[in-house]
Amino acid sequence: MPFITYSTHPFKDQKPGTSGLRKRVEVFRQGHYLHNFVQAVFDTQTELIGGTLVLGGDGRFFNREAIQIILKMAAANGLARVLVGQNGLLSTPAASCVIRKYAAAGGLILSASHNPGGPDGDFGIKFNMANGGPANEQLTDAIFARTLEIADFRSTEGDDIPLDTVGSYQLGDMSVEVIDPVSDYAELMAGIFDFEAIRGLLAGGFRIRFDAMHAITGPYAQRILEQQLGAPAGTVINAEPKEDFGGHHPDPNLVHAAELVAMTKGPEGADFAAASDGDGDRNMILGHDFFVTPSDSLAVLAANARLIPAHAAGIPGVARSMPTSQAVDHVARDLGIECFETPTGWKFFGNLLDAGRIAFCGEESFGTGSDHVREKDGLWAVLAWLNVIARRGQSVADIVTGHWQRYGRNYYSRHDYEGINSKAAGELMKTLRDRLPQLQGGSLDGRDVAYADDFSYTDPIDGSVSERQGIRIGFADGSRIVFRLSGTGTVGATLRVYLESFQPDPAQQQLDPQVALASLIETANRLAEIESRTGRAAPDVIT
Ligand code: VG1
Ligand code: CO
Repeated sequence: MPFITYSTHPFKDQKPGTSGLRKRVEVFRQGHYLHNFVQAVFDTQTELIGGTLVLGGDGRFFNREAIQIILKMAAANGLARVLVGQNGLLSTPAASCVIRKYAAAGGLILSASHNPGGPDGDFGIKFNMANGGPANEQLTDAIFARTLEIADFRSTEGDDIPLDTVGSYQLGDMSVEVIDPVSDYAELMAGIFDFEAIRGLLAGGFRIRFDAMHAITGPYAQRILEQQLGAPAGTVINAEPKEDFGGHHPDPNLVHAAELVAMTKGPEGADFAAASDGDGDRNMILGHDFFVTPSDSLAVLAANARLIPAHAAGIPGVARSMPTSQAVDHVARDLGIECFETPTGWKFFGNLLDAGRIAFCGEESFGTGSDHVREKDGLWAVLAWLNVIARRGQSVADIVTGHWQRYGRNYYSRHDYEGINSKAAGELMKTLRDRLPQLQGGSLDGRDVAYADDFSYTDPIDGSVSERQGIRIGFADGSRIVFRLSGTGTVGATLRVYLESFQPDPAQQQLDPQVALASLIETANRLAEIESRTGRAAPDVIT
């Protein structure tokens, strides 16, 4: 089969964000946009040449087409083997699992995660390293630099590989193995959790629901929850992956998973419900008429880690992203284990996990995970909760309120202003940054400022430094306000405002977070001049 070198021209906007390169579908489909990025990966990740690549995506529009393009380019670039999920599907955590299990040199994951799909939606691609985790900043910088100077790419005009059947195929000298996307992952889960205890819980009438949001987790959740753990058929709703996610936002939160939330209410409501996002790495956990914030979820799982067979001996440490609430910090202190604060994005947990310094980590953005893979993992979190519930014999609400009584409650909320003017957003952040020195040591609306800075992180393992990771203002009473701009959006800018306060007194822990945080919210809005600078009187999404 002849390999052909095609000439191309650089695109200036291929810098990966928080989690890979994300653009509108129409951007990805123009000219050689996708080809350029993929060639830049092959040019910079030389261990792929002669090695194994894992390939799959969340099934969104353009997934299949992109997979065929990448397979042909991989063959022309001298890769030895590609493991591709059947129908081009692999959830993000399953891709991480497969990379590690088969000692691949890396993976390409096609997803724009929780962003809407379809011809008018978003598409994305990211490179994961041999440890199964997202490329670190040094690698993404190298890939980006290459995209700016690229002049040609290599491919072939061979036939498409049939992706709908599991089997082995040949593309020139390269072998293509179409694998069952679920089985390796399901086997990994069975080795971590107490499946017997969960089976017993479900057999005893504990009612659960899982919303796959017409995204990637449907087949995973059906196999594990319904077939292996005995949940009744129909437990998984919106189970069929669709190219446009049924026209919805595959984002598991109270706003976008409203159908599921409704199923937890009333006398017939489910005892436990959960949802995952487009690519299966996020999770939302609900009890009967009860929402668990992702920050609390991480803290509760850390406190109960020993109930999970794979962690029966205890966990060495935990980590959370900077904007995530400090609930898990209280648990770490109590357990006498290390607790790390990292910038936003899962790539910053990889070194700590590889070094065995942490076993659990999480983000406020509905991401939780462990050292079993190097990505956050929605179904892992669901199974961890079911495992803990089964072993404790308590409801979700009782577990969480009991946790607050013991450790105190971190009231928490995130306010998102989406699609605002990029220039205005940049100026808002700059003005805040410039005011930081004035804020230090002073007070704001009656609260003493303990620190005010732009978060900078030095990786404790490799010493690399990541600056400007979010403006944070911490107060003497333990409350915090954090401002950052999203690195995953595709239209304009998205401002995220993170708010947190601490309430140690159990008698005062039952407030609605928006009420408990009201004065802090006012301070944040005023300090950042949000309304006058963005033209928005209220956030688009509150989580
Ligand atoms: C968002 C979240 C962040 C998460 C990232 C990827 O990033 O805030 O915590 O790691 O999405 O999640 P940003 O830059 O928009 O705030 V996902 O499920 O895309 O892979
Ligand atoms: Co995701």
